[in-house]
Amino acid sequence: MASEKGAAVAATPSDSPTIFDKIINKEIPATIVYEDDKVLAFRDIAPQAPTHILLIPKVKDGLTGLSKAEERHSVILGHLLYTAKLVAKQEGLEDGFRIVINDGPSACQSVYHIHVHLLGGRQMNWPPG
Ligand code: DGP
Repeated sequence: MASEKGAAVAATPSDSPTIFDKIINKEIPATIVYEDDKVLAFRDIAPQAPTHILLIPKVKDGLTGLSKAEERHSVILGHLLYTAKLVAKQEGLEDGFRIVINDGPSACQSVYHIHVHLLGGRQMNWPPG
């Protein structure tokens, strides 16, 4: 957990290619659980819950994070959330799940390619840390 925070603090917000481009291009392995022409969903390498999946747009189009969203991104943002619901059902998360989008250093964002965390399979706490 501490290393995740360290990675986030060390990350520099930028529009440069990230590790997620390599996953999209299948240059590095990932456990992909859903894919269509716009979105890729794969298991997080450092799961924080029994089910921890990341959903990303295949084309970043400047969306390093949610704070960079413009009106033209509304469709892909909606598609990411709707896909998260489909994947939650596919994963059998009938009792509930959590969606998280970390934005910027204070929120511990470490990869500057917008991504939706889908977490489930255990009782969550509130407030989050
Ligand atoms: P965030 O802190 O919101 O920027 O989340 C980034 C997530 O990305 C973090 O939970 C770990 C995950 N991650 C980083 N590198 C890789 C990787 O190479 N493969 C996979 N599957 N996940 C990764």
